Amino acid sequence: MKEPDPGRRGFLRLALGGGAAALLQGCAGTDNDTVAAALRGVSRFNDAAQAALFSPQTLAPLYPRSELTLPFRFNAFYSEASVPEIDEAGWRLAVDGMVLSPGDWTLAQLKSLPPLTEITRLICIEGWSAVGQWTGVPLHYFLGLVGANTRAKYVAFRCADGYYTSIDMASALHPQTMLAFSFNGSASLPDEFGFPLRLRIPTKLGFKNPKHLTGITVTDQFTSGYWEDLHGYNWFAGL
Ligand SMILES: Nc1nc2c(c(=O)[nH]1)N[C@H]1C(S)=C(S)[C@@H](COP(=O)(O)O)O[C@H]1N2
Ligand SMILES: [Mo]
Repeated sequence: MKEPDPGRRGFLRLALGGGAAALLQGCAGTDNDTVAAALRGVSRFNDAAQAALFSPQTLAPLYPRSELTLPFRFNAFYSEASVPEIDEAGWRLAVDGMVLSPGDWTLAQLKSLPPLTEITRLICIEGWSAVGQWTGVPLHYFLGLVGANTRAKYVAFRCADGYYTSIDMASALHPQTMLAFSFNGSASLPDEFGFPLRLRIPTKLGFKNPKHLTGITVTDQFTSGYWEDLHGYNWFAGL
């Protein structure tokens, strides 16, 4: 394998350092535009460079309750009137691929796992962002429970509405990445925001946060995603 040119690598590292610094400053207050610009900016890097530069220590900013965006904003590849209505009784999360314990999970089983609650900013590539509070099971914990091979390259997600995307394993194991089942303190996710389960990954852009999850596959096979395939959106799309 060819080593990256050190000069070029140094430049990329510097560029990312600036973005990460801007994100951490975002915690302090009025720098939200900088945070959004940094996340949208990473979409211009190529996937290999972004993966090489990914730091598991880089945290997305957290916000106080007073900064919640109310009402929150809906987005999907269809209008809000067409949001799928999923019956909890018949719903299962199917887990397969490079895991020791493949199988189906009910919502009640997922809700019984130790939860994480975080107020973070969802940033859509289309140029808006909104702050919300999500509660769910940390994905790294869940992957541990099902005996996922964490040397696999990707975690791929499929959804009840036909949407799909995948993320790199390092991002899947990031401490802020969760399978969310509650929004702004509600007992369950509202339909429009992904009932019964969505991926919430604040270190990546909105389109890497699939709603209405039906399946998770741990895999070495690259499968891209809905917007990545349709519009050439950058696959890594994160910090
Ligand atoms: N299943 C599904 N998940 C999806 C989408 C979608 O169309 N279908 N749209 C994505 C995009 S582009 C964005 S910005 C966010 C919007 O999430 P929100 O409705 O909670 O704001 O969901 C993402 N997840
Ligand atoms: Mo989006």
